[in-house]
Amino acid sequence: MKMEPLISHGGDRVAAALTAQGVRFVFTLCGGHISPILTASKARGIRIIDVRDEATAVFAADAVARLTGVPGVAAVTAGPGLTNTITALKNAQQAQSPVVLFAGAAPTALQGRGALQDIDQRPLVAPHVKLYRKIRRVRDLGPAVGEAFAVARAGVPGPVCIECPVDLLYDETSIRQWYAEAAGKGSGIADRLLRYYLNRHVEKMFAGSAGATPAAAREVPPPAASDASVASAAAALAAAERPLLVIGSQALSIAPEAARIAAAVAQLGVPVYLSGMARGLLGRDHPLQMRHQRRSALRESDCVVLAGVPCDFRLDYGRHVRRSAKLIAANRSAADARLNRRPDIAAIGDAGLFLERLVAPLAQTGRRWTSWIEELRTRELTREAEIEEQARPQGKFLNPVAFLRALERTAGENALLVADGGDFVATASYILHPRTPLSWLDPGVFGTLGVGAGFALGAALCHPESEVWIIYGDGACGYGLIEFDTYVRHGIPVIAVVGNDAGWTQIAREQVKMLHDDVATVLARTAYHEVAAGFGAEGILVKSAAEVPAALARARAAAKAGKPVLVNVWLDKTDFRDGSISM
Ligand SMILES: Cc1ncc(C[n+]2csc(CCOP(=O)(O)OP(=O)(O)O)c2C)c(N)n1
Ligand SMILES: [Mg+2]
Repeated sequence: MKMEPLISHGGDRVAAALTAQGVRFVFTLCGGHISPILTASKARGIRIIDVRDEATAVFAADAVARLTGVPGVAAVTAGPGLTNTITALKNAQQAQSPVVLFAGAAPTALQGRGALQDIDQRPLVAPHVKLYRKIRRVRDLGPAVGEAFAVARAGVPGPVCIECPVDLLYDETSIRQWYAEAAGKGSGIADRLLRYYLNRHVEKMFAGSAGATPAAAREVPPPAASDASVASAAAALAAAERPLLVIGSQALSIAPEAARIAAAVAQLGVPVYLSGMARGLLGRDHPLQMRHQRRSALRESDCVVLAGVPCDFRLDYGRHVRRSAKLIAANRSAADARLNRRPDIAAIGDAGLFLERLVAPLAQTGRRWTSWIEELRTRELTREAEIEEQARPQGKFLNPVAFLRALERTAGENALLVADGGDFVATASYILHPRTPLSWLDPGVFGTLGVGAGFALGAALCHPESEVWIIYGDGACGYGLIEFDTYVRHGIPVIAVVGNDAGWTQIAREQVKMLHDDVATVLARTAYHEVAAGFGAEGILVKSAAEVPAALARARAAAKAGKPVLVNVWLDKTDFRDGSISM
């Protein structure tokens, strides 16, 4: 029998509780406030991945959460360590991704007295998390971890932050000694009062800690839509002539269910558009999956199921679905199900499970929509032919459409695609076909540039057997380029493809048209591949179509041999994305 190591200090209580939750990775950038959590976690067999920016740590934890369904974990130091995470936390909150973040804090007795990096952290972070918990007693550390994991996963998933003051994390003897030294030896009344106060303070901190055990992982049952909503949705679909399914990230909140949800969607037989984390759900080329002309399909549909998709700007606040259509909204969030438009049927609960439950009642009706599907497929082919046209070389360097088509042909069947950028990435989202469920990661509704480095890190660790590609804009790659250092130190062989159009093109496209000035949107043909090589990665420059096959083969071979790679691809300007909006 494997013996549990004895709990040695507060940091180890956190580590023991993380082990109980099945955590395999903690992403961090170190700081004196959190050292005991890191050393104890390592001692218990958790892999510590130290990154170069706290935002990366949270983005990586976010990716782990999305790919496994188990909250991803990051630990950052007090003050600036924590404030650096705010964008990544907000991104996780908006993407409904369950992240557990540990934040350091000044010693309990010194808070508010000018200690190093001591700020009131709660008001800065609380708006971006489901729960902000400040720990005051050692015995609460273990149970707080259990609570954090349960809260992060329950209902609408999201991030949670636990603030752990440094004096709760070290061993009791050292802390008592530290407080005794701080209290001094003076015999005046003020000295004695301080001693009394500090003594009582320490007693409270450690009270009841001897017997406290780490919390075991709690079951968090997913919220289930009512039977009545499932029955009426099935009836509405059976009665429809042109039904449509739109599936978003939230339908894959229970990552281990992905294969079952995919099988269910295929059985439903309803044509489907996939977005966000749901892309790839049906594999590379499923006859039910449509990729183009979503807006016109929605306009024509008489029954639309939005599975984990709110009527936000992506559906023009609900206007993409025609008024007379029967609207069915399956969502864990009642507010999201009703956002901007009241659905005819609201199925409040997990959207993926809802889809599974539709299969049996719909199968009984034997309903099929062959001609509607054929109509949509014909339009797909027409659009594909148009794209083919746009893949023709136009300038001196590479046509992005043609390059991405080459990448689509080359990337392995185990490719996992991370998207971070503007135009180039939006083009990629049409051309690249994610191969399997949960093989596409994008920031989600917050549209945050800079997620790529952290997402790829988390993805590569969860799926070491996969070929992890980051599809970067040259602007976006700048945020996390430093993490090539992390990839090299930790032996993480991601392949970054930088679509180098020497600019923040998605913004330039409209700014120049509307305001006739490209100010602040122009970048250089920077040698990003040399930057990566400087960190010890493989750097490859591609300036012409003829170089593409060899470059991609070299990139894959290097990654296979364990080396991270950056492919710097010089792009021509194209009008592929003209007319699309970015606000
Ligand atoms: C953190 C953040 N800052 C700024 C933006 C605004 N923004 C959206 S797309 C874009 C341009 C991206 O440029 P690049 O990554 O080079 O991709 P391209 O459009 O050139 O293909 C910018 C600046 C954003 N979405 N997120
Ligand atoms: Mg660019």
